[in-house]
Amino acid sequence: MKAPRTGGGWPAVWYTVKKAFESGPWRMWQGLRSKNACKTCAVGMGGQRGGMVNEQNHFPEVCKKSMQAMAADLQGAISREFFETYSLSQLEAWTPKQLESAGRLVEPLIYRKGQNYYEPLSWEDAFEKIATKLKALTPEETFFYFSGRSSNEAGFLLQLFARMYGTNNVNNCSYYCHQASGVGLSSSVGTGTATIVLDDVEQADLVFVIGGNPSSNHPRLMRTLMQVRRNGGKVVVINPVIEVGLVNFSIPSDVRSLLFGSEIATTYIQPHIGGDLALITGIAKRTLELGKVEESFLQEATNGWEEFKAHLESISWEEIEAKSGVSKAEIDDLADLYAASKNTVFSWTMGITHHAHGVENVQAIVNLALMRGMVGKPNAGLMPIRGHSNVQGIGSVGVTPKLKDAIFERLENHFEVQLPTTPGKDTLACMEGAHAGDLKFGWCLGGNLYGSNPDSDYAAEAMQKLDMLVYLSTTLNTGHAYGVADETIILPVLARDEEPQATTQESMFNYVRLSDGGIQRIEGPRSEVSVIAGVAKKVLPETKPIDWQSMEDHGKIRQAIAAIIPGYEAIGKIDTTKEEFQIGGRTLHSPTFPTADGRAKIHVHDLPDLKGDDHSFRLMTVRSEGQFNTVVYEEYDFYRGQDRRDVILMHPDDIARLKFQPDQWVNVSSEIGKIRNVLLKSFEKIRPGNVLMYYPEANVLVPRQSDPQSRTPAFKGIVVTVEPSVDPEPRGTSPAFKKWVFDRAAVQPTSSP
Ligand SMILES: Nc1nc2c(c(=O)[nH]1)N[C@H]1C(S)=C(S)[C@@H](COP(=O)(O)OP(=O)(O)OC[C@H]3O[C@@H](n4cnc5c(=O)[nH]c(N)nc54)[C@H](O)[C@@H]3O)O[C@H]1N2
Ligand SMILES: Nc1nc2c(c(=O)[nH]1)N[C@H]1C(S)=C(S)[C@@H](COP(=O)(O)OP(=O)(O)OC[C@H]3O[C@@H](n4cnc5c(=O)[nH]c(N)nc54)[C@H](O)[C@@H]3O)O[C@H]1N2
Ligand SMILES: [Mo]
Repeated sequence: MKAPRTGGGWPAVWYTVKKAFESGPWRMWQGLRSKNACKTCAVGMGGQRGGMVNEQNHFPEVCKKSMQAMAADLQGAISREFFETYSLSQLEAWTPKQLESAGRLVEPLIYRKGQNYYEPLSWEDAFEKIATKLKALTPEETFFYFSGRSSNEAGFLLQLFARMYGTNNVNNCSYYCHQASGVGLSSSVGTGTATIVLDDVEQADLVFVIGGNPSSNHPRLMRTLMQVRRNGGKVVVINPVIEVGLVNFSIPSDVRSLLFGSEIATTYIQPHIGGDLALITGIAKRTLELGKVEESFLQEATNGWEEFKAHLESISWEEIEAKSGVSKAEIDDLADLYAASKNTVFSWTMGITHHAHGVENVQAIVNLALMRGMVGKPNAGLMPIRGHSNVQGIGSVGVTPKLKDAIFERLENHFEVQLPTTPGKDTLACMEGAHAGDLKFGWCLGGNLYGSNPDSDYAAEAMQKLDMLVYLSTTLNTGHAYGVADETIILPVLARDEEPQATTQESMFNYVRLSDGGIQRIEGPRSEVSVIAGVAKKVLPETKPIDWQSMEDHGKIRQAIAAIIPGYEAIGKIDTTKEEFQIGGRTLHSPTFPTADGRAKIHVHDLPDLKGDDHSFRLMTVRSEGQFNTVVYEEYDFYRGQDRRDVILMHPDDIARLKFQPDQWVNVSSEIGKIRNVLLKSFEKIRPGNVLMYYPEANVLVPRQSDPQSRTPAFKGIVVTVEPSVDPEPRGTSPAFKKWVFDRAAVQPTSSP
């Protein structure tokens, strides 16, 4: 398969038309146009502005992922016969796409260890079982994991229930995603999200896109990057892989761009995986040498500049070059661009956060921005491009182990309760607690905790050690097959646009919007909030001060959120005003920062060594355009020109150096796992010394090593060795390799359920 020369364009348009026809064009149109926040990424859209409209009121804005997500929700029900026919062992061999395409979950199901089949269960029995279990355990033996697709209302209610029940083991998928951005930004500028709005990006004259592939993962942002270029601005991409869509993108909703394509990157720099901290520090050093530092801003608005300046002066160029893999000449060029810019925006995603030094990466970006006063004014600032559509909202309304002091106090006062003060575990700590046998119960509000975890075998074992696991899901995923406890209960829930009551979401630019809900597609699933209240009522009946029954009313939950969550006050009126609002104090258009003394903090870091050596590679585990996280829709990766996923992408120079042949079968090993019979692909767009594999299949190789500050696992920069495979039967030709997840048994024979 040949990679295209531009991203987006006619293939994207064609895909949209095809998907629409598969699901019924009218139903698809209704779904997409309804006033509901888009279900995929967090680039704001929808809500009061209606579907397919972005935060600058551009129409039509749609992407492939939103079509796929919508198509999944438009499916019919999974029948009872399905679960009588297919055993768990059979479902294990299904691909994520097959699992998702099985249809919508419509009745509660239970799997009991040793039975090998999911069986139907009544809602009442399901609630009773869960309540009995929770009452029998101590709160410290339980945990609650949230994905980022659920509403603010469901997120708030479930964390409230968990804390009232007695545990702070409450966390969300952000711990595997942007937690390093939150921690890094808060420790520097006092707020954990974007400091700008979409319009600022468009007005900037220089935009850095670091460690991300928005052309594939946030396609609606590409219009903005195109506009920056049309305005005469520049776009710098920092990425070990040359991603086609960041070089050239055809915006489907722009005729000129669709026909002729739009150049995106002005400059494309390929550091080694994990080399960003050194590279960014290098740009900072050169900016200092050029004398392009905003001294007065640094003196008035920041702390730590003198120390950082001394640090930059002491660091050698040899060290910077060696630890970034970028030459001094290239760094000089970047610094020149930066020095010439009046308004710079720095954006980044997982190439920055998925490292053991993720927080330091983010702080280094902030340092660089502060040096030229690029935070705290219009048209310039910091932009972590968020993942899940409501991951930011879930975090805002209290889905974190440790609540902000203000939220904690207001929660206690508002409900007249005492909440636990235990530290609470992050996501990885919960998996480790489960594996150690300390945790016995897990509740997953959406997501795929198994599939998203590092060290897949360990994750499966951890979940299998639990007494009970409860999933609130819309469709089946690999977690339901591998991440199963002694008793596993699946409760089917409605997607946000099907909710009988309106819900709210928060976009990455800090706008909170009402989603109308209201499309009744399918009988059976219940609203997330009613399921949570249903269990809560049984576990914590009247004796407790909260009337859980009445909390099924989203309006009532919003009143509580308004009273408790700072910045969310306006949500109390949103039912009458229907008006979106922006959370105050987050967009920083003036140089006063929401820190204790109003100043931003500059942090000093040692530069980490690059991982690996001549005999090993740095591996990145990434998404293809045809998947949404653990749900893989297409086996091919259109943009990188790959027609299958059981591959490892390596530079032709490395293939020659190691005397490999392209398209030969190889084994890939890391310190924790081995995947046998992977197809070696020659890929000249990757920086030599680095290799690429697809998430979640490659998670077998990802160690549980994490960033000490944010607890985000290092999903990028894993040290691996590659050797020719001597197995007689390559994967794909022998029945034993039919299992979609690679040959896991070869790693740990005991791990199969
Ligand atoms: N189509 C689609 N869209 C999505 C998702 C999806 O799965 N599919 N997922 C959503 C979610 S939850 C998220 S978090 C976002 C993720 O969006 P991204 O962060 O764009 O996703 P990744 O696939 O993790 O890709 C990371 C990019 O970083 C580069 N990279 C890897 N290592 C390094 C490094 O060390 N340094 C630098 N500078 N670059 C590096 C890779 O080459 C790749 O281009 O997308 C969201 N949108
Ligand atoms: N190796 C490696 N691992 C990674 C990453 C990586 O780049 N490399 N990326 C990490 C990142 S950035 C993230 S965000 C995580 C993703 O972690 P998760 O958020 O846990 O995983 P998803 O695959 O997004 O979850 C998809 C499932 O959510 C359910 N769902 C969909 N819509 C709804 C809804 O409206 N309500 C409810 N209740 N359920 C719903 C469906 O059952 C679907 O199967 O993975 C992380 N893991
Ligand atoms: Mo994410």
